[in-house]
Amino acid sequence: MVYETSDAGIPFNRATKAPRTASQLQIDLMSDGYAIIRNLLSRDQVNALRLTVTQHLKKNGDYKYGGKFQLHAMYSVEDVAKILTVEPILDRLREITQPLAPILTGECDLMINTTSSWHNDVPHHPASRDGSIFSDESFRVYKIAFYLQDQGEDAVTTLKVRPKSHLKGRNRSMPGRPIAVRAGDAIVFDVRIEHAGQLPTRTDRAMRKLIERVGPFFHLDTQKAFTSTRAIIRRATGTPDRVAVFTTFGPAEAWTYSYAEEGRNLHPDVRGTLSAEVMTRLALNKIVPPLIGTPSAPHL
Ligand SMILES: O=C(O)CCC(=O)C(=O)O
Repeated sequence: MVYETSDAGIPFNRATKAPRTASQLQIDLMSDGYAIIRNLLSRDQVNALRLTVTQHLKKNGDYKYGGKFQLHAMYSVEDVAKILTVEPILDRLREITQPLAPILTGECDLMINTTSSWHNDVPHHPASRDGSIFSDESFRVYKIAFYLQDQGEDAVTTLKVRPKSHLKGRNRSMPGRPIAVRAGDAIVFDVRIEHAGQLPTRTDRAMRKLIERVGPFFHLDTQKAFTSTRAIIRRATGTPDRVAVFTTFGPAEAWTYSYAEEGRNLHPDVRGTLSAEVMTRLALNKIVPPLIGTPSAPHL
C-alpha cells in the first residue's frame, strides 16, 4: 500500500482484528510487512542528505559488498541525525508505533553503491533459530529506508521484498516484488521481511572471487579492492551513485528492546551522543533516543 504524506495519521475505524485505533499504515505493515510513504522528504532535504552521505562516505565508513557503509550514522553525521528527526518523519514513526512511543534502536546505516542479496535483518536474533520470531504477530520492529535517487520498477537498483515473508521466515519460493520509489519517498519494512537491494551481477561475483583469490598475494584489502574496482567500472560506464539511508525503530515494548540488545551485542564498542538540538526534537516528539551506543538500555 502506498501512502501520501498528506494522509498522515488517519485513524482506522473498521471491524478488523487490529486495535480500533490502529491506522491503515499499521495494519498494512503488520499484514504485508512493508509500506511506501510518498514525498516524506522535500527535494531540498533529499539533495542535502545525498550530498552529506556522499561526502561522508568519501573519507569514512567501511568498504563492504562492493560499496561503502557507515553504521550508527546518527552519531557520526549530525546532518543525518537532523534530517531524520524532522517532524513529518517523527509523526510517521509515532503513527506506526502508537499507542506506544517509538524507540530508535540506534541502527542507522548510510550506504553507497553496495550490493545485497536476499536476506532478512534478524539472523543474529536467538528467536530466529527456532523460527519463533516469525510466528509472533506482536513483533513490530521496522526499518525506514530513504533511497536518494529515483528507483523504477525495472531498475536493478530497486529494493525488492517478498511480501508477507516477515511472518514466514526465509522462503525463497515466495515471489519478490520491486518497490519503485522516487527520491524523497520512504519505504518502511519489517526487519524480518526478506529483501534484497541491488543484486550482485555475474561480473560482480566473478570479480569478487578473483580478488579474494589473488588479493592475499598482493596484501590487498579485498573489500576495498572490490569496491574500488566497481567504482572504476561505474565511472567508465557513467553509472550514477546509488545512495541510501536507513534507520531502525519500534514501539517501546519487549521485542524492540530485545532486538536492540542483539544489535548491541553485535557492536559492543559503539558509543555515541546526539546534539542537544536533536535530543530536544526527540523529547518534544516523545521519541525514545537510540538504545545502541548509549551506556545502558532501559528494560521493561
Ligand atoms: O541495499 C539495499 O537496498 C538493501 C539494504 C538492506 O538490505 C538493509 O538495509 O537491510
